[in-house]
Amino acid sequence: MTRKIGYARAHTNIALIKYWGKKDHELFLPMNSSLSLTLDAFYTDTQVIFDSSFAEDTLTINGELQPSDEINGLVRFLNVIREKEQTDLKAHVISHNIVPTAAGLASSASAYAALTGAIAQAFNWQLDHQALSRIARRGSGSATRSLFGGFVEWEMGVDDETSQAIPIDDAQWDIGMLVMILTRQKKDISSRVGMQHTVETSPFYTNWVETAAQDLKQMKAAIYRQDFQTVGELTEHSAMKMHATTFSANPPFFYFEPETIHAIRIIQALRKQGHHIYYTLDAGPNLKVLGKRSELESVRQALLEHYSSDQLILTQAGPGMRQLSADEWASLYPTREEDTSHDH
Ligand code: 2P0
Repeated sequence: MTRKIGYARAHTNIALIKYWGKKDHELFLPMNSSLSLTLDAFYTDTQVIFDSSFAEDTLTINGELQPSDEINGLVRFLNVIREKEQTDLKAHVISHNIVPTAAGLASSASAYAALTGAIAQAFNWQLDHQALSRIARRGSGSATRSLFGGFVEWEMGVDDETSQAIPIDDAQWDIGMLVMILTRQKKDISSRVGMQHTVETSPFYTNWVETAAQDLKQMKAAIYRQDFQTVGELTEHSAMKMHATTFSANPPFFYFEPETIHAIRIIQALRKQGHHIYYTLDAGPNLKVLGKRSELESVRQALLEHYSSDQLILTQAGPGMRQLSADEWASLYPTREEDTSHDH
């Protein structure tokens, strides 16, 4: 009997310069380099078990076994791993998403970064985080960036060996994020489908690619000199340019809901009143507000006039992927019987 087990934790990240579009769907090579901030408050803990007695791959999230027809992406990723490792062992993946509320913010970024870390431990790979980021990329593009903490660049590269994450800055300065949960509605166009449709049909898409390179360069320079205002302005600009490509796709689509516009107006009004805040949003209607860490509590207080406290989650820069020990896992998730290795 062969049995390999690993455990890891990875935090989610929010892109300040967005990734939007692939040039290679098999290798997940992006059309542009991106840059994100890893967040402290949201993360995924994952255990992986490869066992010769398993008949199929399974995924359990927060104690719930996922339907087998909804784990195609995971199986595809595990096939990449099996090919690398020259094995046909099936895997059981057990994940816990740690999100302060039922915010729907559990992302594929933290999921695939944690899974990659757990797999590396299971097979005893001696690879650094940059090498692991290239593997996580094969699960989900944004997972590339979750291997590292703080500000992280995903350098688009030209092939499998060069498309990887680079840590830019640990973000241990006066910067943080306030996540606004505006609606719990599920998005109907996944980012994977949305970005592809945009690449294929938006006449604005070439401008997106051309300007993203310049934005990224300016963003890195602003981070290095801790120039909060420029970081914020570039963040907002990148998000709105990304969303403009969805409005200009054919047929058009967008991730904004009425609550999104309403919240943007509130952020703009607070900024006029002197708050140093900038918004960004991803393939969904919720806003993430970039602010100075020392000021975000007063921003939260101001927003409490419009929102309930469970809609407003304050967080700061988080760390990179870290492997967990079996003991740590057992003390974190003591009552779960996930490691029983019975197939049904
Ligand atoms: C980002 N997003 O940079 C961008 C901005 C959403 C909007 O990366 O197809 O789940 O798995 O590579 O990484 C979300 O897309 O897409 C994303 P795949 P992913 O964060």
